[in-house]
Amino acid sequence: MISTNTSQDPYPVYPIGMATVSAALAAGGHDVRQFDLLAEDASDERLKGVISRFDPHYVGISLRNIDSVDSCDPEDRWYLSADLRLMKVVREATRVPVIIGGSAFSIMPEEILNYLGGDYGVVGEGEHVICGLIDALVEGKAIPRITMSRHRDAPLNAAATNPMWEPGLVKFYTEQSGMVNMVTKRGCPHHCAYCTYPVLEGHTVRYGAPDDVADHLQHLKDSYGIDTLYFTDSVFNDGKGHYLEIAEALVRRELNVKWTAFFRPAGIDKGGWDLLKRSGLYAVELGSDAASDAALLGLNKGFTFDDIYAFNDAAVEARVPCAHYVMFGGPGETRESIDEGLHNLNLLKNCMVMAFSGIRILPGTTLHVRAIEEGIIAKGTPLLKPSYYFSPGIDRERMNDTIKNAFEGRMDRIFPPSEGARLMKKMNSLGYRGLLWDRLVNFGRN
Ligand code: B12
Ligand code: SF4
Repeated sequence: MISTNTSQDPYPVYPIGMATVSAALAAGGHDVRQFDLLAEDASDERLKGVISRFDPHYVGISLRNIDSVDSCDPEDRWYLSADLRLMKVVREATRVPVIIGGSAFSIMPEEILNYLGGDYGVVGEGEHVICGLIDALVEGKAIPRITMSRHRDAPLNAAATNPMWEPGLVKFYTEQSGMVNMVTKRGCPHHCAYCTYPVLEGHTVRYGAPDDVADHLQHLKDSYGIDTLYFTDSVFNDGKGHYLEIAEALVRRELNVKWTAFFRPAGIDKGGWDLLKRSGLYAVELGSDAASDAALLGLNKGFTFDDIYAFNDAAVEARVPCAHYVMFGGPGETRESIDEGLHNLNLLKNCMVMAFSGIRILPGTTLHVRAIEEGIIAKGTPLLKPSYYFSPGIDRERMNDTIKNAFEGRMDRIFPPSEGARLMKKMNSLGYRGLLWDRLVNFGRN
């Protein structure tokens, strides 16, 4: 199994996609070798040597990112060109079938399979189908080039929260980013205009058993000394309150871990914040997504800026640093809403804000449909290379300058996102590891 993700933006993230599929393969009786292009010496010669020594019957490739989704990216990163090169190296090393999967792959499976020239692809959660796929190949059965894994009604099984950790990789990622990552649920019931998460995971939320999550954390702690986690759920604070059950399990087990996750600005009461903090919550990443009510409506977020404001206040009250991710230039954005948005962001105290310019158009989203209707892209425009949505109501350059000026001189306001990466590198060179932005939030200041 090869993880191709080399992005360190905003920090390196443990390849749990590869690890989860590897765990399923191992449970199915297969021998698995995991190879991580970021963590290991990944020169062509070394990779070829590893492949020939292991002599696999199948190679699995895990693709996490297509690009950086940042229209201002000075390096214009597009990871599929490196993936194509990798494919060539793999083909030179072995003639066995290559199976491709991962979140990037699942967004545009046909296009990516064709572009990379893989033999088979899996859309969605690989752990449910990988052994069956291999059995079918062994038996010589005719199977489709692309297998759909849509297990959207089943509860999350323990395998999903139990990846095959590789000690060398755990060491690398804890040294580099101070944490590893883990899933507690999958799916998102919301319908935000630009978002592929429901396409990837479905709208039905499937929950992991809180005791399974706690067991697994205990294992990570005991075996690897892990004390900091990122829960990768699309939205951690689900409407049913499963996240509070997770927090209760962590408190009950006295795990004493620190954790963070992606939240939605929706009601957590005082008791909720207390419980989350006691369970180890030390920072919140918030999918605020837009800064004015008009832009929030254009994205179909289902909340208003008042909700963001109230959530931020509650986080400050609980002394939990909060990072807001916002995108300017989306549907419904105008010159007036940009000014209003920047004014609104200014009112948010003791928090970080990271702003993006325009929105990467991805298939399966209503933003894609709208971009075609508004003539921003033509029907049939290939989306493998990034196209961005910019509202017809704004001038892109002028908008970028306005945001830059508004954020000028502030360490807690980041635009464009590559500035954040620069800041992270600086802090890394000073020996800091982890989220890092949480250290820039100062509760002593207003
Ligand atoms: C959590 C998350 C983050 C967190 C990660 C924190 C952390 N410490 O892990 C943060 C906020 C830091 C982040 C940052 C970024 N992210 Co992000 N992130 C996610 C999210 C929500 C979950 C990813 C995850 O870990 N899932 C859990 C694992 C188990 O699932 P998985 O990797 O998909 O693997 C499963 C399947 O894909 C499949 N599979 C995987 N590999 C293989 C291989 C084979 C052979 C097979 C058969 C199957 C298979 O089976 C696996 C098990 O079920 C996804 C969206 C989503 N809902 O998937 C976006 C997502 C992966 N992110 C994305 C992007 C773009 C980014 C950034 C580049 C954005 C930016 N500029 O900041 C950075 C890059 C970070 C990096 N260093 O790589 C995109 C990638 C696609 C794209 N558009 O290019 C996604 C899909 C969201 C989107 N916009 O559509 N991200
Ligand atoms: S942006 Fe967040 S809340 Fe909206 S659909 Fe995507 S994951 Fe769900």
